[in-house]
Amino acid sequence: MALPGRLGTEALLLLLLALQLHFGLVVSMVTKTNLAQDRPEEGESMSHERVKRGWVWNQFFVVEEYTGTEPLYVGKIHSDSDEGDGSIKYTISGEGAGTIFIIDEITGDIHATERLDREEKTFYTLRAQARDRLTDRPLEPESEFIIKVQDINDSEPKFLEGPYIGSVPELSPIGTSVMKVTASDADDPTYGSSARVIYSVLEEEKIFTVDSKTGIIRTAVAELDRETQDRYELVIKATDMAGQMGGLSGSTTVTIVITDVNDSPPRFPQKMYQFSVSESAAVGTPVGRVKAEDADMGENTDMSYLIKDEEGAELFRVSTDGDSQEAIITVRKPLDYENKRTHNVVVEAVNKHVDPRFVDLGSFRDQTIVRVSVTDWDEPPQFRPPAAVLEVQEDARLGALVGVVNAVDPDLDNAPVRYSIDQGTDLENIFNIDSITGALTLGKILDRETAGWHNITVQAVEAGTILG
Ligand SMILES: [Ca+2]
Ligand SMILES: [Ca+2]
Ligand SMILES: [Ca+2]
Ligand SMILES: [Ca+2]
Repeated sequence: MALPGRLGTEALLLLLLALQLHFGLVVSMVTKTNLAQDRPEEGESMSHERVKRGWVWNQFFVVEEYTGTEPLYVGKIHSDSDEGDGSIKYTISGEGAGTIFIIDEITGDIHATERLDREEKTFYTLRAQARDRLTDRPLEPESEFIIKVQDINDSEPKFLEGPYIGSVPELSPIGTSVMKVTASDADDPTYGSSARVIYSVLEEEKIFTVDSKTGIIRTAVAELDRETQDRYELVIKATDMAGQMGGLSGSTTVTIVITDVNDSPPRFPQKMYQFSVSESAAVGTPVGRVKAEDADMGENTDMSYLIKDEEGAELFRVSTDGDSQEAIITVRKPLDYENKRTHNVVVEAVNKHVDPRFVDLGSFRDQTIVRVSVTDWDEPPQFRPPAAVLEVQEDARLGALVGVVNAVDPDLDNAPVRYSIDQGTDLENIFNIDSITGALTLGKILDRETAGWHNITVQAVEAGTILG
């Protein structure tokens, strides 16, 4: 006979009825599970519809992970020429025949002797044969059949792709997608709900949600603040049986890193800073450093500094140390203690990369006062005027006054000045000078015909200074 699997649906129904008439070699798929599943409902008659649902005639079903001590009944093969007198010998061959699956030669009953695991092998292909016990002549053509291993829910969902690390910027709106997790379930996805997984959040469920179907993790609050907490450890659970009671579950930890946005303005910790610098300091000499604090990180703390007051900007320069983000204040113009001893320089800090989304959080700039005290430096006496041309008659007598030079100490203590002539410029000692008054007098008679000009150098030092 032709196997029922190769027949159309009309013929299948006929064959089902013919079963009772011992018609041909019938591989009758009878397992307890299968019967329970496919038995018509109470009051429901066998119909074309039922057949169309896929009553597969050349398949047996055997439930996996059977733990009974007796071999598990799989089904029965049967020939229509079997008159129950034991003259027919049934045999099977193929995958697992004689080891996993054994057949009763007389009844055609097949049993499984081992526990099967669908997750390891989902079906076995075998062949059935009915022979005359005496002549060994085949009574039917050999027919192939399949033993399908039927799933039970014995595999829990597993997260296989960890570690799971995602990130989301602070202050993101509620519902911002962070990342997606997926759990795998080794059970049969086409049968029941054994592999139907839903997701839930076990920890930090107030802060994040997970879509129960897709596994997409989203923010549940809008106030995530990196400056308060910069990472969260979520526990995500996956449960099979679509989350129903008795489902199996697995969980994983997901780390979510909160990334920075520029929501913290720069702030000087002090309203005023004090430095001092000598009036002798050269242009470019550093006066001091100040720093505005910024709770953000990375480029959100990048700072520009400016001097806001006019006088301060004329005398000082401010630049930014790129590594520390400190302000470096340097001398821009020579300072003068005698002119002004204290400068109040207004320094402003401003974030370089202001995010327009957060400007309403407040001003991203701050000011402080840098008070610079100029310290005195002991300056040498200065001649006023710095050079002089003095005239004298050639017939002037010895000791006659040629002129008076004048030098003063520019320092506040205004030390007394002492004068002397540089001997190298007056080798013949023609001139004398009064060390206290600066009065130059003639030490020799002059002769205009010998020398019309005398260039001499007068030194002035503060009293008490030892000349080198
Ligand atoms: Ca399973
Ligand atoms: Ca499962
Ligand atoms: Ca900032
Ligand atoms: Ca921030």
